Amino acid sequence: MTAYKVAILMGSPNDKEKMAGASEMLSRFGVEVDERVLSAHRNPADVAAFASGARADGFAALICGAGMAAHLAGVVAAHTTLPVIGVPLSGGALNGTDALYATVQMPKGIPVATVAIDGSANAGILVVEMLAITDKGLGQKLDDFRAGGAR
Ligand code: RP5
Repeated sequence: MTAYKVAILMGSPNDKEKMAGASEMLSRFGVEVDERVLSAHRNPADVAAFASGARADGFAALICGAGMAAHLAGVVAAHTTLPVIGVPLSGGALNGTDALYATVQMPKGIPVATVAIDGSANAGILVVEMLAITDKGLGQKLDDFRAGGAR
């Protein structure tokens, strides 16, 4: 286990399966995961409180998955300067294109790094790559992962 802790937030219990790739990847690289269901529109105060305290609580980054009018990642990013990775999720009448646009189109100043629709595994890898900037051991693990086909 590394010293890092990453939060995985999702808007609904129904998002769990689509977000599993993120926790699988992080666990594979020895990163501790704290997974929570927190909705930007159903529990807005809880989202704000969690994001506001995330740095003091020891988190290195936050991965946020939501579908439809997916404002979770943007709201979280509004309350922290930790890196926020958004995962737009499929489902609903527009099947994820709505969530993609909502997640990726953050106005200047409050970034959300957005991966593909349902691309939660890449969100996990991206966070590991961020942590590996200053962690040689993780960098070696990433090299090994790539050498093995990145699967
Ligand atoms: C979003 O709305 C959630 O992230 C989920 O993807 C979608 C539908 O939520 P449920 O009605 O299934 O709880 O907030």
